[in-house]
Amino acid sequence: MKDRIFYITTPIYYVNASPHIGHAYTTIVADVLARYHRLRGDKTFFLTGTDEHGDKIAEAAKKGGVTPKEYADGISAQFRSLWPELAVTNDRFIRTTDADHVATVRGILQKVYDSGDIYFGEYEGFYCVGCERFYMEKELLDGKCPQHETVPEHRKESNYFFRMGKYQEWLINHIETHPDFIRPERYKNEALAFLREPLEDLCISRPKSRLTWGIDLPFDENYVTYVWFDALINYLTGVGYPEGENFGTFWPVAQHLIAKDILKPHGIYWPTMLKAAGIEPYQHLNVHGYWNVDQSKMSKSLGNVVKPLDLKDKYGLDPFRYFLLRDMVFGLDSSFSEEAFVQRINSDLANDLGNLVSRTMQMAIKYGDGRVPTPDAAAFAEQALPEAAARALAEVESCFTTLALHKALIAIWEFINVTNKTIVEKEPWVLAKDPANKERLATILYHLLEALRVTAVLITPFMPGSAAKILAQLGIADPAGQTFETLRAWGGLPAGSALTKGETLFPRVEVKKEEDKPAAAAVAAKAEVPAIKPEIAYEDFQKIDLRVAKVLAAERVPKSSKLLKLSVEIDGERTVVAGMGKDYTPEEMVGKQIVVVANLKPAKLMGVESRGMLLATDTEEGLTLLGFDKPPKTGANIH
Ligand code: ME8
Repeated sequence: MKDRIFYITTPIYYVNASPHIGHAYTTIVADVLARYHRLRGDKTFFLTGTDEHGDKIAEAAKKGGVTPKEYADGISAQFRSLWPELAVTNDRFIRTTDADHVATVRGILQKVYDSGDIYFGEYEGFYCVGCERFYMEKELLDGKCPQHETVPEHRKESNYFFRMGKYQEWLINHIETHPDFIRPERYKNEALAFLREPLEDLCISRPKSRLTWGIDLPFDENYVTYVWFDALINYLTGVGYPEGENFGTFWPVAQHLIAKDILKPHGIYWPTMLKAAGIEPYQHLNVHGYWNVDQSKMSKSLGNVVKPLDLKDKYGLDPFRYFLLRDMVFGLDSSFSEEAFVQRINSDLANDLGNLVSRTMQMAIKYGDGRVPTPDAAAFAEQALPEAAARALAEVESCFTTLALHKALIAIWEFINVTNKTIVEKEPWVLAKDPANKERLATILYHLLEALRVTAVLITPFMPGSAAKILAQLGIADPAGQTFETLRAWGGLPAGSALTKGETLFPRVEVKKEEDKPAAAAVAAKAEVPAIKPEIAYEDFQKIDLRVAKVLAAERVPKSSKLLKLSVEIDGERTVVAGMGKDYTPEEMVGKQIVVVANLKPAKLMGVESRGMLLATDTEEGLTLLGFDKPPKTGANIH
């Protein structure tokens, strides 16, 4: 039953600054995972919250002229109220100032103290308040904290220490024998690299003479608990450790989600703390990369902090969630740019998905009686859509186990493209002209509507609002019943339910002319655009005769997987050989108007003479032909 239970946590965020896009990303990823598991029918618990003790918060409160608790209340409330606005469905919002958490921390400290793994000693080192931890001299870069680029304070004081070093060998062995304990692999390797050096004991207290804002040590009231020792334990408090029923259910499958900045506390301190307290380690630590902004680190001083609510208000919640998940490869850094965001809205959402929904609904309503038609199995012999749906489902499920969420979205968009292609191929508007085609038309429309249902269910974890809107248009008022189980067999959409055409799901975002340039530059930068060739004179360009050509016939060049032999009309008929065979079938090419370099010297390709060259470009999904917004005349000049 282990796999039918799911427990996911985010870091608990420091309350010294307002939420930004990085916090939103982690929390939305956790939400997508939680929603996915609920859709599979798994018993799910999702925990997020705020980290409120320590020097950092005490300092920020002092600057603001309020008490640490007042300060923490204010910012914690900002996080708490942000999550519902981003459709985040956490089961608990924990604060380290919550009474049950304080009790849990004290209980664990006492337990570890009693077992002899906490001792009193002297410490001297370099303390970074930003990181809330000591650094060894050799870890500093030019004497500065490598994360914050600030000079750490030199501190010497008597404190309590946790015998972390004692668990070094155990931890190395645990990581090596549980290859998915820390993932992706690069972060597992990073953790093992830390462990190649001798692991020092961890200072887990602060004298009250210097800091009072923390949880009192149960065995010495002159000290408060070090903020990381306090914070990590939230993952236990959240599910009711030690007695709560949820603890027994969820802890064995606990998964943490963090960014790479806090790998060391989670990958090293935390498992050793659990081991010392006699608690099983968590199951997975999932580590993602950093969102940068326009290639540089986000920071208050650079003034480039991206606020999640601003983006949601400007572009809508679902586009924001989609963009974050689609544009970051889990584990790697990604650079946020508003231009790339707009590009995604217009191409993936408005064009591919939005148009598909509106076209299909429009046709289904126009050519039917306003209800989901009854399909006739015999009239729809081919299996392209059901097969594509099964492929998408399998891929999405596999991506969820490895957290490759961007790949899950790519798989869903492949299915959307197959559906769009089906409309082009089946031409329902042509069938509608002849009443003899009634059953075939009804069947095709049914399958297109079922494809919309499948798409809606697949996007539910990512874009729950849009998914519900699509389902409502299909006459499914309650999206709760639309689980992943309903996707196992094709044809779950009930015939007869009432169709309603909704508003445009994803309005296009108009890009102002002067903004065109940065948009193109941003996209270009992402795709690693080849260098521009040396300049040529206008007269040289004029030598190239580009023409509109119409493809009259097409076939594969024997023994070539790539080459298509096209008969095209320009100023008469001629043969053009094109390397499009992996991305287009010969049937797809026929009837298309394309762009051809008409005066290129003839060349032989695999024995076939080509008189001209067709123009195309690369996309993430392969080659695409250059096309036209309005139908041009065959043979026309392109200038
Ligand atoms: O470290 N890109 O809190 P924190 C992606 N309280 N994610 C980012 C990000 C960015 N640019 N910036 C922040 C703490 N994050 C501790 C955690 S847990 C027991 C205690 C996200 O407010 C990411 O999840 O500094 C990162 O790990 C976390 O915010 C750090 O949040």
